[in-house]
Amino acid sequence: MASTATMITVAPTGAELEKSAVPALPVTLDELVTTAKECREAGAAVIHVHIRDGEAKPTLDLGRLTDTVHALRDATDLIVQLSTGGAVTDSYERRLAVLDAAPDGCSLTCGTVNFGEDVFMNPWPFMCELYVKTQELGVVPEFELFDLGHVTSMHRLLDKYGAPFGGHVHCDLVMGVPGGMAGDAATLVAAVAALPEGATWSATGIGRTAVPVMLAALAAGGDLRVGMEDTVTFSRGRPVASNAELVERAATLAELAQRPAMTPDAAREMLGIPARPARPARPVEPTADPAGGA
Ligand code: KMH
Ligand code: ZN
Repeated sequence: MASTATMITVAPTGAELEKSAVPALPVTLDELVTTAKECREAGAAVIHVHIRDGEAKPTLDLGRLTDTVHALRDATDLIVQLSTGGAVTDSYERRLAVLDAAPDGCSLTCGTVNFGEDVFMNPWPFMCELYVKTQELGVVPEFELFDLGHVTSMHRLLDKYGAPFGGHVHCDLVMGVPGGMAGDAATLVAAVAALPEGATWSATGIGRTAVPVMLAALAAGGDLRVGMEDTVTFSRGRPVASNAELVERAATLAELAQRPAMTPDAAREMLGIPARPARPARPVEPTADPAGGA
């Protein structure tokens, strides 16, 4: 049965775009936190996070990732999902280490795919190691499916290692990547038909497939992912001004579809993500005694 609300994920940054080419792309921690707050306000429940270094280049630096998780949690109640896909140049070792930043969730891509001129590598042994680590560390995976074969590999993973942490399977159909499945309604319907019983799913269309995929997903009862990681054109010839406007459009369409935007708390419940652990209290700095007494 379709849910009565729509979970909206925002993917604000990605690893592929250059800040110099897309000035509105959030790349610093401050920009990311501001974006997260705006997108929460506009209706997002989940943030899919890639981070950048001091030169705005993609990085999987563990210290920066951990600081980012903390900053997003301090500023919003969004579900913080870290990308384990990183950039196509990232090593498997670094991609596995992302989970040590203790996010609420992570992406887990279920197979290798041609990715424009590049190849996004996700061989079976890596998928298995990453999946087992999510189970051990209590991080809820979102199965990223770029192709129909990835759906088969996800079934294989679930058959071999059992249910994900949290007990619920949620997938994200990433459609329209040059090299992956097409971003159209017929392909979406075929992919959804192949998902496991009881699974929930989001869909996102890359580039010009963003709007058709969003409309098809809403019609088919799915959730939505939007953001500048996936598209930087709002409409023909009009660049995206901010991630929030993409979330706002998704929330408006979800409302029209009679399934308004889901809150982060409701999304947590759906995905089996436990309530946030209390942050350890920051050490209290001793205050200077103005009287100078003992
Ligand atoms: N940047 C792509 C190579 C993910 O976040 O898990 C992979 C990606 C998928 O974006
Ligand atoms: Zn990503």
